Amino acid sequence: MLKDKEKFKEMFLDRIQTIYGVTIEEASVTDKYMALSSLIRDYIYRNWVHTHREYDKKAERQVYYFSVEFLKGKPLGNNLLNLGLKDVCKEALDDLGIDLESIENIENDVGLGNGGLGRLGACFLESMASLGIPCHGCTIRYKYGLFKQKIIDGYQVEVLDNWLRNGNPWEVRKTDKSVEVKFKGKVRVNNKNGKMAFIHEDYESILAVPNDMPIIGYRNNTVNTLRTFSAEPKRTELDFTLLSREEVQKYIEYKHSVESISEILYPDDHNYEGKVLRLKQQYFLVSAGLQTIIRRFKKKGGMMKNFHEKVAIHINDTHPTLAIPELMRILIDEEDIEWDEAWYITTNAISYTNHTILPEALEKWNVDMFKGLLPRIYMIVHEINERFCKELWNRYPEDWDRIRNMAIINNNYINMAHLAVVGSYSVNGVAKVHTDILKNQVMKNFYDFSPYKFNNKTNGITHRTWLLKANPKLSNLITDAIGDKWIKEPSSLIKLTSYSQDSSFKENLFKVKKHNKQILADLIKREYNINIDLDSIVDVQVKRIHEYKRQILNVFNILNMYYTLKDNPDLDIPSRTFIFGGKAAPGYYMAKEIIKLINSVSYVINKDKIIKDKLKVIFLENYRVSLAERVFPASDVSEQISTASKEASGTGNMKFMINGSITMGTLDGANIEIRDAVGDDNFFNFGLTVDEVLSYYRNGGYNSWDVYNSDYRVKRILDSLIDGTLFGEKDKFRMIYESLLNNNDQYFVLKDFDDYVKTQVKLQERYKNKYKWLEMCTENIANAGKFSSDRTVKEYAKHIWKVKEVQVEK
Ligand code: CR6
Repeated sequence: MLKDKEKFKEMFLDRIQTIYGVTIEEASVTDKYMALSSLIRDYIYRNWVHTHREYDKKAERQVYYFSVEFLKGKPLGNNLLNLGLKDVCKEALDDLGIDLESIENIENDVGLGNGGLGRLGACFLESMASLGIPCHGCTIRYKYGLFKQKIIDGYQVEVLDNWLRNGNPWEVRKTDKSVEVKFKGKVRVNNKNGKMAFIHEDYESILAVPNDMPIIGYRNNTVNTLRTFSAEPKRTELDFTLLSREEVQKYIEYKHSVESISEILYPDDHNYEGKVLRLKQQYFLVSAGLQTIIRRFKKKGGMMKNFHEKVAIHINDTHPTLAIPELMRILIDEEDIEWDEAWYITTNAISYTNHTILPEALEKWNVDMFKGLLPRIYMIVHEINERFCKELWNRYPEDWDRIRNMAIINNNYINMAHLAVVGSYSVNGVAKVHTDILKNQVMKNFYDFSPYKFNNKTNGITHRTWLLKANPKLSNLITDAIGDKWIKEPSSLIKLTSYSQDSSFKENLFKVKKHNKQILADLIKREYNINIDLDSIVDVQVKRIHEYKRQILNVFNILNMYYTLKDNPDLDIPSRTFIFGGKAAPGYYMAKEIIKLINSVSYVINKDKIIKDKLKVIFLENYRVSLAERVFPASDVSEQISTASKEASGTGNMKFMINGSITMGTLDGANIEIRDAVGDDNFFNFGLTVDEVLSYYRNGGYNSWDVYNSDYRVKRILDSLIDGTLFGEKDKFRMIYESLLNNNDQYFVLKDFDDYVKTQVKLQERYKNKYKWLEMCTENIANAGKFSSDRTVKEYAKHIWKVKEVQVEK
């Protein structure tokens, strides 16, 4: 009934009045937002329940995607779009004098993630719902999402992200489906009729309460679920008058320690945080998730011996790896299944994706800490390790080095990636080159031991969020040209290739880009009071701040351009707008220095009249999904300049591409496949290759002083970091200077500088030829279909999970 405008108005008004007890005139924007969202949620309820019934009836196997992060962004707009209600909703609200956009703007981003990994999870969920893949997301309902970034005096300051402040109209709390998660205590071993039984005693008990959020498929009646768990004390209604002071005090401490488990998302992207709390979170998620899955499975008449045939458990990176010993625990201790059979079920149910090869991000847990927190789980991990090492010994007799290298427990640490590989039937990397590095370097021994487990699934992004929703003007232009089939079948974007020579299409593409630049320029003017030239090349690097992503290299090219322009202000180059955005992990000092450097450079350049506004540098505060939706459509150039081998895939690169931006990139991660897809002419490639970088690493690196001493541009830039000439203060960026020179430039910034600058000059020249440039944009959009997460999740479904799509009838 919401498809009818009059009915929509009536129901919306009714909700405002009955639920919020105010008239439309009195209602605040928040009231309107809550009323609208809850109206939509109720509207999809029937389909939501129906989808699950259909899955139980028709699906041979269902997937549970475990991830400690899902970075959804704002749900309202996506939900309206996928339901096909956007237009009617807008018109109905217009009639009532209400602006839909202002309602969408007050919605908080669901920021339950750090960066690419969490956003990938969100893209996968959208694609799976849109394809009818029976999938359920599982995560933690963090009270505070990723911190909000404020920039004060050029520095990052972190502010709590209280995203639930006004409540979350999308979620449904399922108290009756709560389960108990047990920590600490001890394990008593009982010998029952010659059979060992393990009894966990004196443990700390925590309640995991599920909250379900709908994941709505694109116009297909399908509503999947993202289940988030919050940690709560087991006894909530205590009569304090009957308790002693000590008991009350003890209860308060217990309550606090319990709630801390789902309090906050760890704000580090790649640095391993050795905190007990983090381990607690990981076990909390998998134990709660598995228990609810098994309960439902059994309720529907499932037999545990068939569990793996019906259920696929996917672990997104190593964070949910404890699903392996936890499933073993449930099968052995609670379901009375023997080890070998339990191991068979587990290793046929679980699959694992690796997302990084950076050593600092590969999780390892100290045995003593682990044992204290999870005594029974430790026993199981220990046993898995013993058995695995025996198997290795049989295969490689006396090869101690290899066995030590592959062991799950070594040197008093538990290696989670090893546990993940040993306990799952599939291990995949996220781009071809990343998977090759896993197979041939980082996990070579495991690949030799079990090659059949390893496979590649190149990442993808949902084109419905990143093109259809984020860039309506471009979407319309595409649909006018090739029809709207691309929305459900992104590979048909390839039909645009024939428009790359069509001047009227290209003229329109130019207008769309300009329109999107205007929107971003307005935002920048409003927030930062900086004017942007709409004819300038909008060159963007938005992503987490990290040395390997090399924002520094980008800054050095900008400084080089600045010096060149200062020496010759009349130089004939297109003007350029460099935009940065991204958060630094709070404890990562170097990343924070990089933010300060960008802001300092921005301050110096933007006010310098000599260069005649040819350069502008902007650091966007608090980069997040909803801001990203403004940035990609407005950009001309996509900076993907990581040190080759370091970026497992990258997904921002795909979001730019589909919005018609041209990549300036190294041959790293998915950039390689993007270049293969668009061809060398439509991609600006520079820098060392993976093989070259790895070969340097094997041979102890290179001497960065040589570059400093032989390239006057590099010397001038580096000196300016510490000599006070540019930033008015001596030693201002000494830390960066040292890392590049005295710490031997681990990320090859100086080594790649010359090629980067040359390629930037080439790009500028190309931009001068408007139609050639627009041809490149068209080619990029046309070839972006294969980077849709529809393609990626279909590959997971077919080759890893063996699940089939289910069409949900009305
Ligand atoms: N930081 C990779 O670094 C990849 C995403 C998603 C990352 C990035 O290249 O695109 O995962 N890795 O696969 C981790 O988070 C561990 C990321 O987002």
